[in-house]
Amino acid sequence: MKLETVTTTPIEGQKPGTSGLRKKTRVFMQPHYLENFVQSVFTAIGGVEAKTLVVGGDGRFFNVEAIQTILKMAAANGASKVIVGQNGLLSTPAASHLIRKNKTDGGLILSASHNPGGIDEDFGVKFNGANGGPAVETVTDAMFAATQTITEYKIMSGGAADLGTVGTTQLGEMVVQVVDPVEDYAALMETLFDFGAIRALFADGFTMRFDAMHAVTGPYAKAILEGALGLPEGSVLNAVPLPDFGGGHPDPNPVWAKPLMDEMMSQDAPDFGAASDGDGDRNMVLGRGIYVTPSDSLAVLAANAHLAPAYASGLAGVARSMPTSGASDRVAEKLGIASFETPTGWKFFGNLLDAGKATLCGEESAGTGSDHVREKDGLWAVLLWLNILAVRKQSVADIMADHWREFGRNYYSRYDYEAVPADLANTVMDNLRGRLADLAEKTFGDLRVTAADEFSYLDPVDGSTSSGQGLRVWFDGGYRAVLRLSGTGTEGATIRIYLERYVEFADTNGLDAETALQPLVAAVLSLTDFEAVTGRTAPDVTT
Ligand code: VG1
Ligand code: CO
Repeated sequence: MKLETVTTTPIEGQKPGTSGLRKKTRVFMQPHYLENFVQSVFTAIGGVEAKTLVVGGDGRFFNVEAIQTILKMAAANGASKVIVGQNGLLSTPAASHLIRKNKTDGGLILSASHNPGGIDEDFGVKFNGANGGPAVETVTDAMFAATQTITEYKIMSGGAADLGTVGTTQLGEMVVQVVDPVEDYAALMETLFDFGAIRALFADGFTMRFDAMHAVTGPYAKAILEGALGLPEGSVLNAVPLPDFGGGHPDPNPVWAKPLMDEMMSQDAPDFGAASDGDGDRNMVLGRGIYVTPSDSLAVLAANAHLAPAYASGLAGVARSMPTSGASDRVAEKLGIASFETPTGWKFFGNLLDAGKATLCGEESAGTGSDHVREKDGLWAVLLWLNILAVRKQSVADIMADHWREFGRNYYSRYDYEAVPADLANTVMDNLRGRLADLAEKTFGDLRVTAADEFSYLDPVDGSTSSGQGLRVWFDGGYRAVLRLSGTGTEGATIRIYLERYVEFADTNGLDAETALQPLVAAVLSLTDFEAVTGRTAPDVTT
């Protein structure tokens, strides 16, 4: 093997978004594309000389090829060791845990999360720091700056690491340690939850389906749910990770996990249903005949976390992303603990978790997590739910009804308009931004605006500010709408409209979400002149 220094020139558009750099797979496969970005990551963190990294991905098309390139570049740049998941697999939360457990200098995670995989689909790379969490904005800004001035990268030519066998090998001077992707993560879960209680629940005939969606969580769910916890074999569906996720979107929501959704809404549905995404950091939670919105899930977990051993002494605080409903704020208020509202993206929770200000965090996009790692964690959320169900011995529907009775209900939905031409999406946002100051007291549809602004976040830990994080409009009657553009799409722009309505003392026999939110949908579409500007008459995905 020989160290090569390759001359290159900057490639446009390598700006990390909400969660790393995401592009079409063919874009990543272009000569120098991945290499330029990886070298720029190394530059942004002050080089990798004598450092240790974790590398792994969700198994999608190009995963192993990209890992081999990264290993050769880490070796050429003087890294002392890289810990890799066997066959290149690591879920995002498992990678976060390995970074923390082994006190490494960070890690590279290869995933485009819930986006489909394949040569004509999506690929992504993100860097997590030594705390195990996604690189903060100052670091991602430094990465982007480095991509704009790069002139060369270093790589070892020839050779490849054996990723199929657990154990230690060398790549040049660098140690490559291939680890079982599940083992350490499963051990961590066992320290957090009452596995005995969950095992007893399953032994008692409590039934469950877990849809791994042919993504990375399959082996984890098999080992933990069917292995350690004794859930009958076959309860974990689509458990083998595939490079194209079986042709689907590994996105755990009622649209993309429809077969599971249908089963849970059927006559003889199991007691509990769950799914996770491409890289295992998202989760969907269902009970027999009921879908739990991610915002409600965060609130229920916050209200009941003390029933699990890891959180028995209570929570320091609860953090949610701004578009997430206010349901968890009400729980925090009642518990007398702090609540935080951050911009979209897990990178904003890291400081709060590191400082011990928040214990649980969550996003409306199906991400929940805690201070056990620095990422959202799909299987963790499912296990916390199971621990709560094992203690409360109630159905999911009854737990939700109790919760809404106690705290009121935040009806919630998100409309996604995908692949909108960027100029049209910007027109929607610019027009609304321009009118924010004059909206108060005006009526749209049947609703009167009470306030409107653009969200800006002041990080209470490091004092940094992140502006331009979404447009918010509040209306009389407990309604709130948020508009923002996605930072993870790979085609045109995705406009997200987040819809929320708070109702006191609602119960499961009350309104359905669609009816409850209808006046808000009408108001927002009229306020933004949405159909005329975008030509779109219906969202592509409603969750
Ligand atoms: C989306 C979600 C956001 C999430 C991000 C990464 O971002 O809305 O809540 O943190 O994806 O999730 P955006 O910018 O498209 O709205 V994942 O599971 O990629 O790691
Ligand atoms: Co994900």
